[in-house]
Amino acid sequence: MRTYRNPVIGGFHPDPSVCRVGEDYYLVCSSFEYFPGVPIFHSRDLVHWRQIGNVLDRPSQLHLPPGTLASGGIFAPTIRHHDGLFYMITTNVSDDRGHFLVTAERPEGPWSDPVWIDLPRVDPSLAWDEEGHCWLTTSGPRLARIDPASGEVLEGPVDIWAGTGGKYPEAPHLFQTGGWWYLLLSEGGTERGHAVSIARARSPRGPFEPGPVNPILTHRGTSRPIQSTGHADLVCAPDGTWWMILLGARPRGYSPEFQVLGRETFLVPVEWVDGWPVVGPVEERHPAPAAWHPLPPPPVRDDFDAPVPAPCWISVRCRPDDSWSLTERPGRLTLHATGPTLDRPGHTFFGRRQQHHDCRVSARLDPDPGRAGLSVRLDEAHHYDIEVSGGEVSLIARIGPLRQVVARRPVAPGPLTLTVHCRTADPLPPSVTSAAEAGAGPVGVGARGPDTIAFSADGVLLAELDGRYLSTEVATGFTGRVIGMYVTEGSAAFDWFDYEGTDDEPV
Ligand code: 6LW
Repeated sequence: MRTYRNPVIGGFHPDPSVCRVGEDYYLVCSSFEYFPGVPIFHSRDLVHWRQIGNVLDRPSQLHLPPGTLASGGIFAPTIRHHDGLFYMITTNVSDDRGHFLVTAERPEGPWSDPVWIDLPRVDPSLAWDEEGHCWLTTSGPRLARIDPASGEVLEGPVDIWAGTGGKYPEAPHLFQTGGWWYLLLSEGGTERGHAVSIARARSPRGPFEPGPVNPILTHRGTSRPIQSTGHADLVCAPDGTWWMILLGARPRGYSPEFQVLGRETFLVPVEWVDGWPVVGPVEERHPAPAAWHPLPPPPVRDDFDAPVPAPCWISVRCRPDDSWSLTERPGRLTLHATGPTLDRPGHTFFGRRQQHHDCRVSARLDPDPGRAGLSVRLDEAHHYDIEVSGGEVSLIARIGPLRQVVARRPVAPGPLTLTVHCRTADPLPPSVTSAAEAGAGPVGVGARGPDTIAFSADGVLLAELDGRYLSTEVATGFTGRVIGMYVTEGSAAFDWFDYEGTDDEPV
């Protein structure tokens, strides 16, 4: 039997939302303080996803002021298709105008400028009834009727079913099927207590009756390798099968576990029993959907030969036009400094999400004669940087309030290849029932180095650091690791950038 591998989109891709148009699926995720925002993916089978763009790709759609905190900005989006138009609705929590929606005829864009909806809370979602009414739900959860063309609130907001008592009832989505309106809801918080619950009513206004078994999905308190499962969306395939797309995390180590890739996107089949969805647990492998459309593996190297940056590239808060160029030196990405340090917003950075526990990243650069390098970042206060300047290559570690140059050595003038190799130890085998039983070498603080990040220049190792300081447990926040090129003084030209994930089994 054919199976597929979870996660279906690895790395920092949380709060997924999905819709289907014919045989095509589209999926969006949160993007927080990064620009462009809201990555959008396409698939024909729910398993193989290709990023086709970013919904918010210009300042008129996405303004993240310099004061935008890490993990501020763009929270959970919802994507829907109605009456020939795609809708993406989300919240910019660093802007006080509330939620906004944008529309497009084609999912690749262009997407419209925002229509603002002056309602509080987060996690907006949209659903339409037979009369053409547009229903907006937010965390709480709350229900309002809106005019999606103007953003005007026409009815409500009113509180609706708030789940089974878990904290943060959020990520509500309404679905109409079999004569019922189902309200899918996440509760328990986005960490290890995360859960998905369900209720239904004859009308979106309620009253909602909880399902016979709630939550319908949670991994809390289990030793399953996939944790924090929640923030779910549902989709029905052309063959009538139902699927849930949701976020989860893959913690490693023990006491406490730690996660470096952030919250990722998972897929799990759904059965309907007596009019209620039954789902989970989320396994690393499930039987595949009927449709199967594999994609070629993504290229390891970006040669910077294309006229526009590939959609995977993200910058922090903004990407001023005069801070980068693909044409100044053809075949190279030229970056110009906009700020003197990675420790504060305002710097020039082009990065991509770390999507594998084991990956190798390299870039060839000519610092020319600025200060430039490669950074592995969680936020301004948690990053490791290998950088070239003034005839030296150095490795800088910023962990909370501490900043230290941990290694340096001279280098010859001219282009240089910088390499970052991230390795996270495998999770404990499922047979292990306690940390002491792990048997994976000596137990005790510092006894194992389950996460390492090695930095080299022109193939010569500069130093290897403990990667756990660049984890959600240390840095906190909603994102995951991003690895990228930066310039903090002068300019630098990057000839190519390689990203190779090496811990993946075949899909
Ligand atoms: C999001 C909330 C959540 O708004 O985390 O997991 C928040 N769920 O629904 C940020 O991603």
